[in-house]
Amino acid sequence: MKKQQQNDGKRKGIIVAHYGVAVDVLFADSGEQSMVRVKRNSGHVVGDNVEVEDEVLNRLERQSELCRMDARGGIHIVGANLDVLCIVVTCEPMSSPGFIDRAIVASRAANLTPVLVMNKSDLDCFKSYYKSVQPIFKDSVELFSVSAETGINLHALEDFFSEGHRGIFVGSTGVGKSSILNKMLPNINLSTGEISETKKRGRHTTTVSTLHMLPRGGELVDSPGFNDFGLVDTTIAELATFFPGFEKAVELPCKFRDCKHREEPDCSVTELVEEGEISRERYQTYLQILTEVEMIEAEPKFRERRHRRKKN
Ligand SMILES: Nc1nc2c(ncn2[C@@H]2O[C@H](COP(=O)(O)OP(=O)(O)OP(=O)(O)O)[C@@H](O)[C@H]2O)c(=O)[nH]1
Ligand SMILES: [Mg+2]
Repeated sequence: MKKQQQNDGKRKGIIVAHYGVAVDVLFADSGEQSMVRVKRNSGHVVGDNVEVEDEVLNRLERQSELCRMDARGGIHIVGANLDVLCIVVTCEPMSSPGFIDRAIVASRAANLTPVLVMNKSDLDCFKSYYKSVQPIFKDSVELFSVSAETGINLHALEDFFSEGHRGIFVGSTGVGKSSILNKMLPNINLSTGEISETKKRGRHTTTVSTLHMLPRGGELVDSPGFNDFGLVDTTIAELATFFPGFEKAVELPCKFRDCKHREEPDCSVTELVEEGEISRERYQTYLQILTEVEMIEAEPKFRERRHRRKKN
């Protein structure tokens, strides 16, 4: 690449950390990391492929982009150029209801493969939590039950990533995202935080996303914890298609092509609910998220955003 630098003066690399006014770039030629200044709110994220010339950083086109909306309507790019979303959950602290569903839908809508990482399998509360979550998602996504504390089953996650995936850990603060990475890569020493005794919550220890190369292949991004996974880039039609547990139903035809699976006649989803193939609880979760997606879709700023994305 030294040669390439002489040829065109541009060095290719990938953003491995983002610190507001500077990004850490891992250069493909030398394998070295160095900081490059960027404007605040430049819109770059970890995973972005870049070209650097005379300290000026140019972002290359993204292959994928995963976005979410927070509770206040702000849009965040979770990561770029990823192919896997690792949804990390545990019994303490427990994620907000519907977090896993929203994350799976967002992931599928962005063309990423969602996987569920259930951490802290060493805790007493884990068994019953696993029993309540595993049956819901087992047929929809690959599931890893692990412990960062004991290291159990982390090899399965490493095997999966060694196929060459680039994934990101997302989940509430305190579920153990950084701890899992520390166990997989003992030299990186990411900060981890205690769970508050009274509130049983994490402390938002990780504040910036960082990308790490795994020893047996693949890459993983550690990210700051969050609870809100507003489906900013999911259409109403996509919601039912990607909702975990509706896979069989959406293969069957409904009377109306634009059926929202609410009160329309001859609807394949509500028929499966009546037959008990889809539980009423799961169906209620779908209806709740549907209302949210309708509200987001009705907002002009989000409609325009979708329109722009569809054109690109
Ligand atoms: N018992 C047990 N504790 C764990 C495990 N994994 C993480 N912890 C603990 O959970 C707490 C939070 O872990 P972190 O790794 O900081 O969690 P995080 O998801 O990175 O949190 P944020 O960076 O705030 O989003 C720490 O006290 C860890 O020691 C586990 O497998 N078992
Ligand atoms: Mg962390």
